[in-house]
Amino acid sequence: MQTQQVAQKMKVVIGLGKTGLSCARYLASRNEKFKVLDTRKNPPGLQQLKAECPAVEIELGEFNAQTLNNAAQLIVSPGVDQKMPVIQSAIKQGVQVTGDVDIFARSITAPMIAITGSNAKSTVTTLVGEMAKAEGIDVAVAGNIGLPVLDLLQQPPSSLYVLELSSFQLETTSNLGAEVATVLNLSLDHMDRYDSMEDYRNAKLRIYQNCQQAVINDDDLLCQPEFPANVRQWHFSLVENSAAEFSLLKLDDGQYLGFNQQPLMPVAQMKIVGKHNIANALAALALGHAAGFSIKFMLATLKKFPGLPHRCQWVAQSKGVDWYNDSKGTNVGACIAAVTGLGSDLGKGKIILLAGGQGKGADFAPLAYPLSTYVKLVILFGEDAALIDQAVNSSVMTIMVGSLEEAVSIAEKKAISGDAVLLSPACASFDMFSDYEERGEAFIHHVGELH
Ligand code: UMA
Ligand code: ADP
Repeated sequence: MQTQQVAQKMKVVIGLGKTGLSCARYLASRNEKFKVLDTRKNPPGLQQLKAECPAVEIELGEFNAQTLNNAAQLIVSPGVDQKMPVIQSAIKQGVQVTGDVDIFARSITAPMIAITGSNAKSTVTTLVGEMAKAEGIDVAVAGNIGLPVLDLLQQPPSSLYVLELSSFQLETTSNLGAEVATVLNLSLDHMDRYDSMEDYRNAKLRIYQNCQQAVINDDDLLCQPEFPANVRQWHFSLVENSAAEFSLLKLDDGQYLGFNQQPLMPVAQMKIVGKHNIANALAALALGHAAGFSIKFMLATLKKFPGLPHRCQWVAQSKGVDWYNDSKGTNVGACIAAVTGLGSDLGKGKIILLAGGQGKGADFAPLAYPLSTYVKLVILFGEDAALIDQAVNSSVMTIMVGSLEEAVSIAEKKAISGDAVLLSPACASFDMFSDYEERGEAFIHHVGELH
């Protein structure tokens, strides 16, 4: 009898960033055979992969169709678009696609709180994680916020997982099964990857698949899909005295965070500022309540939470001018929230806005109205400065400059006491910086040099 050698099909990890490395670690820990592919000649994590998994096969450069077509499964990193023809062709041939979050969700037994949205994900995820800690829960916080979820499986199990999930990560999940899920808000982003808002929204809404409870933003119609009858819904809203369980209440002595129309705590007692952060606090309260946290510990957390760096972060005051770093404002919706949130508290002063970078195919026209209301000058830099200029220069004065440093120096000359200078670029940073953090640090450095 003749025996035929059939090559064993291997799982293929596509992309070797943080996620690819965590997938490799996970597969290696289970003694599974796999390959790792990356289009880049020298991807980040390469040396670490070779050190941790010396036997693994690595293919760099353009994806090889044969490798993909012969794979047992493709584990696709968030930075890689499944719509690539070579991946689509493998899918047509029956190769199954998954991602790190999908694998993680199928591996855990503890409940998961899953958080997405165009903006506010990291702030709300961190807040909910802090609330869980205050409650004494053994919680792990991971996902798009930085720690790849599969690295959590290398640690002892937690009692609760709080995950920030991006639309890219959600594309490869099916039936996520979160205990509580939310889409915090939706505004255009990543239009270099999605064909339309509908396409982007559909990726985000996957977070609700098979969830037990949903937290819904009543103020954003796009975040309100139809739910099966068995999903318990919790609502939040900034509309004063609305019917949402978690809402803003206006009393004689000011605004309060409210639950079932009863005041919980004055807004003024929170450290994070701006209207958008009131929405974030209400969302965190709703998520925590759904997960069974006590109101007392959640409020204590809200009183202490200083906010995250690079999100409307106060940097300095000089000659009566406040300087804010909102480098994480990487899309139009975030920039509008920062301008409106700060602008409405400024009194007579105005904002000088520093913006620009890689626009990711965005439409900048929605900036025009809020900028005309709160901003006296926009200083633009980076790859898509001219596109922003075209969209707003009939509503507000603009100047284009060659660097962030120059933008800071001009802002200093133009600002008068009572004004605020805000870096909220409405763009990604990759044309001039390694990431939004480096851009924010550069801003802080230049501001420091001035004063
Ligand atoms: N890339 C290639 N070729 C490849 C694979 C990737 O060129 O073969 C490029 C991608 O286009 C991308 C970059 O490499 O520009 C990184 O992609 P990746 O999938 O390797 O990314 P990771 O290092 O694994 O980081 C990812 C998230 N990055 C992205 O989704 C682009 C990180 O979110 C996340 O913290 C990490 O997983 C852990 O879960 C970052 C991000 O920018 C902060 N997210 C976007 C956002 O917040 O807007 C979605
Ligand atoms: P993400 O993780 O979704 O990028 P972050 O919490 O890091 O969200 O905040 C990013 C930026 O989004 C902030 O710097 C701010 O400009 C803006 N932002 C924060 N909260 C909101 C909100 N509720 N609605 C719209 N924009 C917001």
